[in-house]
Amino acid sequence: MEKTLVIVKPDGVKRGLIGEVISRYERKGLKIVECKMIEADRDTLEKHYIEHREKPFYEELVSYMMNGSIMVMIVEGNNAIKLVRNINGKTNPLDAEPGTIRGDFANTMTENIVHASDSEESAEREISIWF
Ligand code: FUP
Repeated sequence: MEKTLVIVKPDGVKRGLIGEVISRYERKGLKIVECKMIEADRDTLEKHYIEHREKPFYEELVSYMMNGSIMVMIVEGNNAIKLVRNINGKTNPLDAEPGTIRGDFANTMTENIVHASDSEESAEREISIWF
């Protein structure tokens, strides 16, 4: 069993897509084992996005993540990390396949509905930041 950290980002919450996102994971046989609705503070987001701190999009990304409530959750199941990434789709909406969350709902790189951990190491690190 693996655990992964998922965030429904402010645009996902504002557009009423929390249920849509959760149901896609559940239909795949994954379980939501922890879940909370919060407003993220800058300190926590800076820890979460530490690997991007030198990138040109960093400030825009952090500001956007503070622009409304987010739903943070731990999703559990066999191969949860890779499965959730597949369900979410590629980061760039031009590459995200129809049938994925980003492929179906996102149209920009920043406002792309969901975040999910990309490795076991990231999952462990991100879960400890948010829970
Ligand atoms: P992902 O793992 O798919 O969430 O993507 P990354 O870790 O590469 O990027 C983290 C977040 O930075 C993405 F959700 C969106 C944002 N981003 C941009 O805004 N611009 C970029 O050029 C790349 C990423």
